[in-house]
Amino acid sequence: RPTEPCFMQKGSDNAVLELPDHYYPDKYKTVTNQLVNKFGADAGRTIPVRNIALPDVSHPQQLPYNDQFSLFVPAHRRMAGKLIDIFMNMRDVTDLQSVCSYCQLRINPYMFNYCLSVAILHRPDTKGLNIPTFAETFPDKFVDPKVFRKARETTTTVQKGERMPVVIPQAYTASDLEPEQRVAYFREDIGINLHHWHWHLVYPFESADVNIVNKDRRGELFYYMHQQIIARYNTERMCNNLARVERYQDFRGAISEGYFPKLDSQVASRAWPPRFAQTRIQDLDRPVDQIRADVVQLETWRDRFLEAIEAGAILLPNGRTYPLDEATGIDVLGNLMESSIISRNRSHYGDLHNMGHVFISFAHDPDNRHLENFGVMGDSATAMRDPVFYRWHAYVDDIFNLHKAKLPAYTPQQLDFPAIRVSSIGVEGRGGANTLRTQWEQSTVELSRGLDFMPRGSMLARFTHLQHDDFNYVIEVNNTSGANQMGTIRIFIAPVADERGRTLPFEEQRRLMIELDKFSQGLRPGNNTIRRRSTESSVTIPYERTFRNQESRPGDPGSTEAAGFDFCGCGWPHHMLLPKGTAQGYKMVLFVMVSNWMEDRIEQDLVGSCNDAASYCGIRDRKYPDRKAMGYPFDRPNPARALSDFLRPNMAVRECSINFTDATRVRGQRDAEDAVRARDGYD
Ligand code: CUO
Repeated sequence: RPTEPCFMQKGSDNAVLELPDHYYPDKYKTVTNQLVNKFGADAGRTIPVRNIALPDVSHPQQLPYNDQFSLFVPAHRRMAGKLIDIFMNMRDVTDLQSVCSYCQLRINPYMFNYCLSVAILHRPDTKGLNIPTFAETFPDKFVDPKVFRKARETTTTVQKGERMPVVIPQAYTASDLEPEQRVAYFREDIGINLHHWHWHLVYPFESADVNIVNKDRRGELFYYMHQQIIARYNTERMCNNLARVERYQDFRGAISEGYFPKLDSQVASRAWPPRFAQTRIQDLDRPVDQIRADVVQLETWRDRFLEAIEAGAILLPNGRTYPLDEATGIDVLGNLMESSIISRNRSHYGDLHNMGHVFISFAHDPDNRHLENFGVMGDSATAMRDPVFYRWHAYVDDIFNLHKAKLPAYTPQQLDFPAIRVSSIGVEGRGGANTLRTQWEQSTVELSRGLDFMPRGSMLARFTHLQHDDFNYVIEVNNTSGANQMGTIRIFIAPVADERGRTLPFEEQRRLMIELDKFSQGLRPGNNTIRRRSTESSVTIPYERTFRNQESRPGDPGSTEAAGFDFCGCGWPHHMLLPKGTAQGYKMVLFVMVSNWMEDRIEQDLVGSCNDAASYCGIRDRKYPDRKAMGYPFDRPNPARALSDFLRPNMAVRECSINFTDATRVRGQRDAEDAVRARDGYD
């Protein structure tokens, strides 16, 4: 098993490829000896490459080497599907490396990276293989390009080991004249964008191998993960004195928000195009991207969704209908909406969500007259930076919610856990009882792999992000059944009041419920006090997994952790677990429910799987680990007027506040303080 994947040429100083001559693209053939001499001299390791029967890569090669690559553009998606299949069909890892070395200088690097990542994630013989995080490979998709100029200066003038991190400024994409800028720290967070990229990597839309696409409850997870993004973003907005996001529903109207990404593509040597305020989407005619589509097409698809939801059934290609029922309706709709190759009727319901991304991302140059590429909405690694992402997904979520509103409300039987009473929930942490604390934090990310000017050694960038103090949930549960029971503990948090300060009615509040954690728990007869650490969340992955900074890179040569580390980069970044709150203390309600695990459980073996962020990402190669609908018990409307009317004996709530301090800590300091707290306890 190789210890280094085939990403390594850029900036790598410890590997060399010994290639058969015909593996080199024509332009390098005359200089192969020089290349081997130049890079071979200080190579620490040789990667074996077999002289295999090379596959036909002419289809994926149609995307020019220096272009942008978008999963949402159908032609790109098809090319990627082809390349994924080539990588998946290689007999063994050495053949895979061999074909990679053949492809690497011929195939668009973004597409290459995406397809190889999908293959590594899905091939049985590459599970557990450690690959660099995307933010390291392509940092140009995440940070201000000025950083690269500074990094270039630093790497050429300062010896490795003596370099100070380059500082990535905070909030650099707009001034405070733009109200949307108040939530830029969320939209432009590196961890959030990495999570979104990873999510779409775990759930690809297209492949000849349907098993790669057809994962358990994939359509439902598409709905739920994006619904949670909207709930989180809306709460974040309210913490910043902004109203909830307005859905983008009038495809003929202007998009009031502009966005100027200030990102450069190092591969394409171009700046990412902006979108001016008040831009409208227009009919697209871009032969270069093989796209010809009219706005009316989006409207037709949309109307067909609304008809199907109204009828409670979708139309199948054979003219029959298929019901949108309680158990699977949302999954069917999710697959139609996204849409992927497992859509049950792509010719009728089309490609609504993906093409929404495409129309918006080409709004500045719909017919390619300015030879401009797509904007950030066209790429899953950058889409969440743009305010319009949330407007589009709020709209998509509203369509899903129309379906949820057709389902009967949960009955008491579907909510209760007889003989189990939850008497209270609270949090304990540094801020005292039921007070959560947030502030800024500075962390570092490694840039050296992604810089195309071959620096030797580490080059760190320092950036600022939101962070919270760790805390514990304390839940009191009384089990009067006289026997041991097993419960599923479901913890959510939501705002108490809307943007105008009015108490949120249940119907609005349920859609703002943010899942914080979900876990199973044994309950002895009598009183049980459950203490659960915030860091154990089933929604998040730890900081180290998101960024894998220098100090903690499992899988490096010599690391003993390599075997235990897995390619599990999907997961909400832990530093964004909580909304920012406010300086005065933002009031939220913490909710807990204990449901009967015997009814929720999925029997499966979880050994060796990535399952610590299962709520938003599922578990690789396994079923979604909860039989209930995603978002339960808040996924459906209920006649309750207020949350208090909705409560059952197996639920409890607690008002708490999130207090934000406008100060910045450095990550190392925080770790030291946390260690002291872990030793001394919170009290
Ligand atoms: Cu994740 Cu629209 O699906 O970006």
